[in-house]
Amino acid sequence: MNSSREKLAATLFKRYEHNPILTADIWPYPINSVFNPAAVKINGQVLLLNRVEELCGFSHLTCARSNDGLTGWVIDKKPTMKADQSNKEEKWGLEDPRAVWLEEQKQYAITYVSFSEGGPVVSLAITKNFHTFARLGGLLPPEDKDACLFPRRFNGRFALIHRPIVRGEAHIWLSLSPDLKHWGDHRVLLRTRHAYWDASRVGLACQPIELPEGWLMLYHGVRTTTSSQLYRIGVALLDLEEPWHVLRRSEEWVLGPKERYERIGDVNDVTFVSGAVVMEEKNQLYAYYGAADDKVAVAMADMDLLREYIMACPEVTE
Ligand code: BMA
Repeated sequence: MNSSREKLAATLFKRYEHNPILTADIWPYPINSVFNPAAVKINGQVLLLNRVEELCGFSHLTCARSNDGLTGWVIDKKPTMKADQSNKEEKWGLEDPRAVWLEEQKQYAITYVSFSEGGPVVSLAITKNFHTFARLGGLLPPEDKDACLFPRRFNGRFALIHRPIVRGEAHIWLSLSPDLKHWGDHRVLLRTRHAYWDASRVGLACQPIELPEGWLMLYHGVRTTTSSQLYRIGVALLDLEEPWHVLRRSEEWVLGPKERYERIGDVNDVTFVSGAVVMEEKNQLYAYYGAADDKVAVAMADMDLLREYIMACPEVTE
């Protein structure tokens, strides 16, 4: 127990008072729900690429843009990126995108879950503008989810964080590639922790955030209870030059279902961060999340407090 660190964990993220920010009833066309967005800064705006569930249950991706990341969202009038159902890889829709600026390509890389005939697979698309997309196809075999690239190479290779299911276990993995096509050196990055809040499953939350101390990795942890699966968010710190080394990991979660819009929805008790942007002028991280699998909300954390918190978390020695 470390009560000052626990206090920090409980107060680090402040929910936006007008949450949720995106809901089905403000959508320009009929949908069931909107949740789990990728988030980037582009042309001075915050862009969310949202997972939108259609009335048949399949999902597609649609952009919403805002000048301040909180208000005045302008939503694309029709789906921005729809599944190509003639393609077996995308048969049952597109879900849970993450996006990152690739410094070398000067383009955004979007990793999203394609619901293929063989199960969920992580696919990659590249875009400059979030209007047109070059689809590069599936990266690794199913079942795989919760993936994002880093913005640059490490020793000449791209790194992908992802979450395959292996022997029924759901740990976070990291894999390397020289060309974004051929992947190898697969290794477990972060495991579930018996009896903890992240005992049942873990998966990457948003894109990795670069700090002077290392890469900040937000991740979701799941605890299965008799009534639901609780999706909460924790943090880890990865080495800057060799991000397959975990330096620190939070004991506590830093965001979890509390408010009514997080506790009740299509899937109760879910806070699922999938995109974040650093708002330099405010020195804050805006973390965007799906709330109860049917709306989008945002919570903000002071960057200095985030750094203070992660450096107070226990070191990982294995
Ligand atoms: C995960 C994903 C997410 C979803 C979450 C909670 O497995 O499918 O899209 O938000 O479960 O239901």
